[in-house]
Amino acid sequence: MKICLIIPPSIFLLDERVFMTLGILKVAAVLENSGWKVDVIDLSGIANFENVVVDYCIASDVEIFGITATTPQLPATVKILNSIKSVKPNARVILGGTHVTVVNAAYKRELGLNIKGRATTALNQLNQDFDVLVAGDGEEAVFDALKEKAPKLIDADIPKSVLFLTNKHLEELPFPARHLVDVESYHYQIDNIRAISMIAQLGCPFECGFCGGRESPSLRRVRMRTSENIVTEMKHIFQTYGIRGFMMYDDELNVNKKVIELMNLIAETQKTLNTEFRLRGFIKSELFTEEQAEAMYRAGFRWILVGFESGSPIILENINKKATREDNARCLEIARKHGLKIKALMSIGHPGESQETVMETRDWLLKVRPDDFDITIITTYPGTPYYDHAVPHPDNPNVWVYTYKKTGNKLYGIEVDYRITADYYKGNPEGGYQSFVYTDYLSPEQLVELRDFVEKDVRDKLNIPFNPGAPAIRYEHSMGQTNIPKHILRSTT
Ligand code: B12
Repeated sequence: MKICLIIPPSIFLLDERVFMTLGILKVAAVLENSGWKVDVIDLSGIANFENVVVDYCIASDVEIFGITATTPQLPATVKILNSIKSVKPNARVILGGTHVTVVNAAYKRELGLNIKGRATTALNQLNQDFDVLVAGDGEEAVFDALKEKAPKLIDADIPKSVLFLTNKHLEELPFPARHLVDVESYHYQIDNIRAISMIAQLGCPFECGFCGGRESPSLRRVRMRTSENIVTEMKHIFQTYGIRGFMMYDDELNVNKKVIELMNLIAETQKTLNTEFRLRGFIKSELFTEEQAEAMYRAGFRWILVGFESGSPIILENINKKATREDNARCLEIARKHGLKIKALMSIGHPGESQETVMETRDWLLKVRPDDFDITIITTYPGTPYYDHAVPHPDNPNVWVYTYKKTGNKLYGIEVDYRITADYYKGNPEGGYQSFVYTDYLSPEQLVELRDFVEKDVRDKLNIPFNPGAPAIRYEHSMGQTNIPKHILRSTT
């Protein structure tokens, strides 16, 4: 039994071989464990990715494919699907990942409200295009998707379903099958130490307006592994690849009530292994304490990332951020006191955003002086409250309006066909941004202008140069190659 799993390219990222896609590698790991032979095609950074897929399909007798996709990866994913079907019209193509998960959750909300909105349309389109859709955790659901008479949609995003992972189940699963991608080609460093990404826990319970999956239990419910299990994965990475840097991609490390225990264990493990780790990860500012900061430093953190989003109290309210400007300033102070540098993740284009609120963000950054920052224009992806709760504009069918109930402030989102358009991402900070949102006070163009101004002004004044890292590598695959190179295709041995 053989399956081919495909990671689509993310052409919109500045460099695609920085963080490997762990979700589909978790699915690969359970498949291998139960005797399946797995090919993984990693198209990250591959310019002519459709050629790879066609060449693979010509050379291989595999008839079952699984693809993962976030919303911005969807246009490339549709091209991959078409490439597979052009050679193998009867192949079964299963689509999993965040895009299906959030669209399905938004669709269920519409169903509950008895409306047929854009999520219903989006799900119907996916249903037409792909053979089987998997929403939510894939580790169990994939086996249902492989059954001969698989239903069109497997919904694992229901907490009561046996397909929805519990803490215990999460703990028992194999680690992501990193051996099925070319680890060497991924390059990320923390303080000049080679690093790799990890997911220790799942879910964020908060409800920020711009964040995907707020209707989706698999993205909201916090599910934890024990500290021992997380550290065992770190040891495995250290012993297998010699890597001692870890980028923790958990939504917020400190929603874990046992974060101090985890940090202590990470610190002890380094002594046993006679090495020094370096870590980087995200925290939620209002939950941050001195004790956490001290333990994180001891565990090897020197940097933390915090989604402060805005320096404007009204915008923090409109985002439903829960953290206040004071919480955020306090978080910075605590970090500083314990030797942790902070990268402030800021965003503009929220309901009610105006020139004044953007300037408040600039002034706040200049006042609190983070060690690094970025500032993006938000995108109303499906699965975000800004998208799911928006209603059609009364005068413009191409525009959707989200209103934050408590303040009445509005955000206007320009309709995007997510199967076609991918250029609404976090762009190149040096003039690559586009905005698909606007407010009563700022047009899309003004948002871009203000974003560019704040980025430049704050960088100049705080003396933080923009560091794009090493130039991204774009790989070209020569057509007609039956031996697809190792940085693209890896197989179960
Ligand atoms: C790590 C991460 C990144 C990293 C690495 C991305 C990567 N290559 O994996 C970086 C920094 C590059 C990144 C960038 C971006 N990200 Co990001 N990122 C995440 C984060 C924090 C964790 C992803 C993860 O590993 N999850 C854990 C794994 C286990 O879950 P999973 O991937 O969903 O996989 C499971 C299931 O979906 C399913 N599954 C997945 N694939 C398949 C395939 C098959 C066949 C089957 C059966 C099942 C299946 O099974 C898996 C195991 O249970 C998530 C938030 C989150 N908590 O998930 C956001 C998230 C995925 N990112 C998001 C966004 C918006 C972005 C950016 C657009 C940000 C930006 N403005 O630039 C870019 C786009 C990147 C891209 N390639 O699309 C959104 C996506 C929303 C959406 N509608 O798709 C999320 C959900 C954050 C959010 N809550 O809004 N991101």
